[in-house]
Amino acid sequence: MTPQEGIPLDRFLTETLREYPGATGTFVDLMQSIALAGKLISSRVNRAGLSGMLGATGSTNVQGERVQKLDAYANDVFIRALEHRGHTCMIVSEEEGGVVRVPEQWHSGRYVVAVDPLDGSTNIDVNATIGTIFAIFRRISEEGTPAGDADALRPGTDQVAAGYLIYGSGTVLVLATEQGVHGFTLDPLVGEFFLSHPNIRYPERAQIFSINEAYAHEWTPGVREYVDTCKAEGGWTARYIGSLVADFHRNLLRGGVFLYPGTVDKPEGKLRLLYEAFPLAYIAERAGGAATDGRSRILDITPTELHDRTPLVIGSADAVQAATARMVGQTE
Ligand code: AHM
Ligand code: MG
Repeated sequence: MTPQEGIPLDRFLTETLREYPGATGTFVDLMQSIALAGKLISSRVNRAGLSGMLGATGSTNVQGERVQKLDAYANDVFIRALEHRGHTCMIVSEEEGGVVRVPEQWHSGRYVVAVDPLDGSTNIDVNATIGTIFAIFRRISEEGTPAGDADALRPGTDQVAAGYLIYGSGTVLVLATEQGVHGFTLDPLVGEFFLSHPNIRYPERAQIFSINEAYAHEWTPGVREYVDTCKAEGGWTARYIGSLVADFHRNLLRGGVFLYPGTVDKPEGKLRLLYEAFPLAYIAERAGGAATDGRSRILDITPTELHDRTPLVIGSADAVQAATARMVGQTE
């Protein structure tokens, strides 16, 4: 255990922010709200089988996907946690067709939050790992006024922080800021997140590739070539959970690459730019990794719609670079 480990999230944030002259504490407040939402969702996820929360609501979201009861719960919890505290002006959620603006009776604050409230929802009913992913932007429009669409549709490089919560054998909050990437584990008895993974960096060597091989017949030749190379090289192992956040987290700690490429039928792939690819790309880069859409850096893309999709190759920098080189038709 390093001397830093075990310090509570609040203390960590306050001490980190002291380094910023003029910081008002609004970001700490925002992160406290996100942590609270994470604790509520974590508690409900742990009891899902008992509390009648398994299964679908019967409705579909704006993207045509079946909404699970926990998707709806997590979305409500996030919006309620963020909208009235004066730090947020706008929320973009996978479960909402349009943006959610902070209602007029509350102060419309400094930050825009894009969130996938419950990522990996097909895994809910089988007790596999799921998570929450969030991106944080500072608004462009003036604080105290209603936020505009331009506050949401911005390149990934505009993020000031990003993170995720992973509900696995334990609940971990991973937060990336300019200061690096740090992981905090929830002690459910105390109800606090404590620093458990300071200064996360990708390991030197990638050994894991994660891709849904069921779609191999739809892959472009470059993707097939890359996966074949990993298999031929030896020293690699394949792991795919089907929860982006869980696949990403494992590869971040162990070294690896996750691919969800576009296919001939769906060149834009499945994953969403604003609240899946952007935040994870921000985290990956802060941890020494990389993220591309198979051609360009993810963080350089500007979304045109809230729910834009993108192919995603993300993880250890060398592996991402090697996969991308194949995908653009070059040789390494
Ligand atoms: P979701 O946000 O609705 O849960 O969908 C996204 C999920 C990702 O977590 C995961 O990487 C991917 O869908 C898995 O898709 P597939 O089953 O096509 O491999
Ligand atoms: Mg998702």
